[in-house]
Amino acid sequence: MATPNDDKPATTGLEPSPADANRSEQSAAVLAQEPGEILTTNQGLLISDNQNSLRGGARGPTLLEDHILREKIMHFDHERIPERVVHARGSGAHGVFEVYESMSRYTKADFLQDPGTKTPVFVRFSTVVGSRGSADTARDVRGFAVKFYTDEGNFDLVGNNIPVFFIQDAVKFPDLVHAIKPEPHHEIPQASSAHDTFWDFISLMPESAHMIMWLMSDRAIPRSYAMMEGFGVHTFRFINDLGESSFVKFHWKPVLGVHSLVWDEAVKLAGKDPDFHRRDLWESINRGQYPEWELGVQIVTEEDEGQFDFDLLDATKLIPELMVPVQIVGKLTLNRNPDNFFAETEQVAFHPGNIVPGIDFSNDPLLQGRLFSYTDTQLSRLGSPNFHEIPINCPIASVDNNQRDGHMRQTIVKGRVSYEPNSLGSGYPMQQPEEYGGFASYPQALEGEKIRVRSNSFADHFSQAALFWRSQSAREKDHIVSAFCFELGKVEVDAVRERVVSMLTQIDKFLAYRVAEGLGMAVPPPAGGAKSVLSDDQLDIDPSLSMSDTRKDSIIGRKVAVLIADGVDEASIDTVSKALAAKGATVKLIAPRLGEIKSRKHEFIKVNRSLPTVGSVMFDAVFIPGGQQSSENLCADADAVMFVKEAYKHGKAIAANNDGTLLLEKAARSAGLEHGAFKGPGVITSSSQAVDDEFAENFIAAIAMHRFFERSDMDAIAS
Ligand code: HDD
Repeated sequence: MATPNDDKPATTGLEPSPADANRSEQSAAVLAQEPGEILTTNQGLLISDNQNSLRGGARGPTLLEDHILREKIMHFDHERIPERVVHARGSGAHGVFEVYESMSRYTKADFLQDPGTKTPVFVRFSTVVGSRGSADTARDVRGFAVKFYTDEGNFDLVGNNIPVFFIQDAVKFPDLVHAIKPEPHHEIPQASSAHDTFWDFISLMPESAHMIMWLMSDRAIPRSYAMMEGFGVHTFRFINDLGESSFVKFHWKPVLGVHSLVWDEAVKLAGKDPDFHRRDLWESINRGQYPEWELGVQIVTEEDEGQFDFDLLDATKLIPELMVPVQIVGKLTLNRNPDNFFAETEQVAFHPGNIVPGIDFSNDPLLQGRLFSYTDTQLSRLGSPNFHEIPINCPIASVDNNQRDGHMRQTIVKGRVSYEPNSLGSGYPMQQPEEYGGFASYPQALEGEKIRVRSNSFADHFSQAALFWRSQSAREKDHIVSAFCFELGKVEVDAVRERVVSMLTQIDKFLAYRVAEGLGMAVPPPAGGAKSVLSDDQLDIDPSLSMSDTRKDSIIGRKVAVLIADGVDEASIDTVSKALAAKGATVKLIAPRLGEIKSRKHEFIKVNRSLPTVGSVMFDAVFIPGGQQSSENLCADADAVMFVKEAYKHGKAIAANNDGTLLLEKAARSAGLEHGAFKGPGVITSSSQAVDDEFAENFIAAIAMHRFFERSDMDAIAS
């Protein structure tokens, strides 16, 4: 039967079209019409023919009179709205936030008082640089924006997955964004910082030193949104019922731990699955494996503000967790996918200025500038000052004020009064005194001249960049060096490259040496202009800055490929798949072709994906079950050999039993390794035909480790 979208042309134009047939079949249904079942115009007119425009005769011209056609095409013509000027590519989900215990000692914010309160949230993750159609896995900062729909109004925590920022003052933001976005003359490169204008800007902005260390680390290529941290970045204020203020930094700690991709994977995923992160988020919520983060706060009293050798108002600095521990205070759970990407994820409008009583701003000059930018940008992006009426942006708290009219106004306010003070409306809506919940800004004492100047307390650009570097594991350091070599290797102007390496000398001489070596250049002297005010009183390292000691005992959300072909031994597939699924991993059976394969015992096994449509980069681990014929088939398949070789190179857990180990040998030989088979950390093998629980448990423990960078031969493998 034809579907409403089946628009094959009728052969003569006089014969009944499939839609006509469809229509008559549906006539009974029309009579029993339910909302949503019948096509209508935007005026609610029932449409009887959605296949043909109105013509003067079957072969004649289309008539201007066709109001149905004109309405449909007009709407289509305007389907696109301007994408966000930054953070254009994103993905979102609904969820809930619950505080663990009352935060009343620090803040009167109502949603942080009672552990029983469930505050609805909408979260949007994003990349910064790429446009809407770019790839998820580009090296970039990830946006982590949370809208809390509290009963006191919306609170937006518009943060990133990196705790510091490139610049100290919002006046530099347009320059930063112009530098990092594709170069304006040819719009190249997309979604990448690896080009001259970005590094030119960075090389002249030593305050960016700390941020670029994070950006060149694997933090900028997360494994999944559910495995990355989030940070409010700026210092905010908490204010309690007594009017006492303390400074606060917000953190999101992922329950699954912090895990990243490796660069080679990120690059390949951009082609094999550019939607890798958004698909992961969508699928895990659909499976009921709800991503979770704990909210953490670092609190600094007013009296302690001056105890640090950096300024709390400087967004290029973090508060090391060794100095001020993060207190875990609540949990965010994402448990519902949006129904419509455009209506919710695209139209959601965040604003760091959306705060509630009990939370206030600090004087961070980056934050202060943001307070203007976000309402302004929504006006041009969403086209109307009434964007707060779009359902995803509507507070659950009542909205009552005298703002009126404007494009696309939805609210129909009754009565003649739209001003305050008024007597004709009995004075409503009226102000609410602070003691009854009205918002009042923290009365911070101000003094000083009206000047354009940067405080001297913002001058140390390198101490924390060095702390970050020193806190990384050896492998993380290797990856940072490679990232610099890649990015600066793309730079065409030598002077730009030299200035950046010269900047690195002020972070760590060995880092600069290694990058210079990778770029085939001498280490330049430290730049004369860049201030280096290294603090004497530094921490040696802060373990929280490294990802190496993150949680490694869970495989929830991990994807495991099982490579099979005709003749596979089904017994071990079952044992391993069940054990993995019980621990929260997703298992996919991958074979050279789709359809079904015939097992050793002539049973049919349905294949989930064919080898040409996937890559090892889309999985966290691989299992190769036994079966002589299956192994021989896979060894003869270049895609299967590549799959295993690449998984080994990327440090992933690999398991094989019985003849399945032949593929490990074949892949190792094809990788040019002399020892003849992949082995060592994270490679689990068994000669048994039927694997036991211990084999499955060892494999599970290996997957939970995320990566085995200690494989000494992995770097030698080309992929
Ligand atoms: Fe911003 C979007 C995070 C500095 C101006 N920003 C945006 C989003 C995130 C951040 C997560 C995407 C929100 C969403 O998903 O819709 N921005 C940050 C962080 C910053 C920061 C953590 C520094 C600590 N931003 C910043 C400055 C300015 C802006 C200094 C301007 C002066 N940001 C914007 C914007 C955007 C935006 C142009 C683009 C789209 C939007 O707001 O809604 O207004």
